[in-house]
Amino acid sequence: MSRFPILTPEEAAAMVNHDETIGFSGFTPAGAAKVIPTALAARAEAEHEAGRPFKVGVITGASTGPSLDGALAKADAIKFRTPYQSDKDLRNSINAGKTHFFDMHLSLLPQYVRYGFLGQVDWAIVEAADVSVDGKVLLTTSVGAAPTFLSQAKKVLIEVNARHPKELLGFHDIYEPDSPPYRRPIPICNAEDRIGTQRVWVDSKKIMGIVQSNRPDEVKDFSPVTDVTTKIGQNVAEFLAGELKVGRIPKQFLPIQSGVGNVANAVLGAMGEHPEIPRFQMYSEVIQDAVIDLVKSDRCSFVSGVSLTVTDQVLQSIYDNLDYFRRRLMLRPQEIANNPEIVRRIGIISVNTALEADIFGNINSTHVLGQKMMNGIGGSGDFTRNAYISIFTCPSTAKDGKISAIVPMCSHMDHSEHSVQVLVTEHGIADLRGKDPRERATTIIENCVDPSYRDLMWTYFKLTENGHTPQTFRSAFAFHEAFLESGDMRNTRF
Ligand code: 0RQ
Repeated sequence: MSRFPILTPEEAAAMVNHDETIGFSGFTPAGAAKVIPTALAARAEAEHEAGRPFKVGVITGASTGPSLDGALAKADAIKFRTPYQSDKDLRNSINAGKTHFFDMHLSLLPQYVRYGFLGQVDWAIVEAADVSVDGKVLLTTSVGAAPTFLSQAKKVLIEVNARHPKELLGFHDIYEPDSPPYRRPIPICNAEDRIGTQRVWVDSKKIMGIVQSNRPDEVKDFSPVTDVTTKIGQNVAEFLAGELKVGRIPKQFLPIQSGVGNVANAVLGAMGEHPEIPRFQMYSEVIQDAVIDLVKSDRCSFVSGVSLTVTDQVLQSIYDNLDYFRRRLMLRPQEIANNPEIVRRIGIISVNTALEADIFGNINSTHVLGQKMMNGIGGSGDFTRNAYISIFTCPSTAKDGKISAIVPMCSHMDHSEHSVQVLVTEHGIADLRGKDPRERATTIIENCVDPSYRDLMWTYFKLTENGHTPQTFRSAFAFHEAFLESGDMRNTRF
């Protein structure tokens, strides 16, 4: 029996005031608070109709789903938003300049909150599978930044979601580092090392109430793999098998981190199928359906991540085999999963997706045509900058070939040439290690650029003989200009 007040979502939402800041659980739609934010959105609409202002600061682990980001964005109830999003309505509001969004490396978010960089967090609103009478919270399908919100917020509301079994106990490893100057090394040397507690310990005086829920995570199905994404996956697997053969990757292999989205799913599938890639571990962030397939087939022996971002059917298959998965799967806070210290120590091979790359190996992960925010940098920077080998993948073109994903100069930069070691498209692999900018450009144009753009790219490359990096200001964005003017980058003229 709970000692905390049982509230309706509306009663919980009524406790929140205009202008307060909320830390919501959720890392992707997995484990996101759902019923309270939906009620909060309805409350905001009612307040607006009555002529009163109502907006709240929204901090989460990463993106969330339609019940949180979608509902609050539609209700125009978001004062500011960080660190990542992927909701259509919220994205539109951000790109219209209506919502203040700041894009952050996900590993930094919890310490930003602890350091006070984002101001006081008034509320933690967190989904749980269970809460003990003394306030120990068993999280659901993600950890994200929930432990930090629970430790830092003045007040706490919990959505206890009956869909998630109490037998989830043992899947989470909760550890919050001390702040400098008292921080100690984080004692993880292997993907499976356990260093913390199974539940989050919360000061029970802060828990204002519990709302019961039964709403499923709002994880979308992935697009089926295509010829292009399959070929990208095969190229990544081929590259890694080659590195193994020549001894640049140790024979027991190294833990893999894989980004989000359709391309990432295809890469994992191809790695699982490659006969020369041994059974491997993952030390990653978002655990997608493809990872669970690899665990079931025992191609992946252990996966550490932040969220179980899987479709309902796959989640049920995990819940039907909890003992099997408890030995092979661990959920951690994002500041531990994405921690640069650990990424560098255990030698992660990172594989992330670029929106756009340039011929010198700089990467744009976030901005369409330099202006419109897509999702955010997410964890890609945390892993890329510190990886044993950092790989970026992307289809060589977008929008039926009208956009070349490889351009002379990125229209926005998230990862610089200094952190990017390998670029892979469906056409091939550009290994950039040990190459100067001219050599990088040559290998990217030859191996990765779509044939329909190669001549244009060579023309650009030969426009100037000047400098260590042969850029030409007047033409660096000619591809983008051509798209804006004619709707097709193939119309580029220099
Ligand atoms: O648009 O959906 O309208 O067709 O971008 O592209 O090829 O389906 O790729 O689903 O793998 O997503 C970078 C967005 C790729 C993702 C990104 C258009 C394209 C399509 C999606 P449509 P695909 P994916 C850990 C790591 C940043 C965060 C990160 C991402 C849509 O991987 O958000 O890495 N990454 N986190 O048509 C204009 C271009 C384009 C383009 C593609 N050059 N210009 N549009 N598109 N290239 C995870 C976390 O941190 C949580």
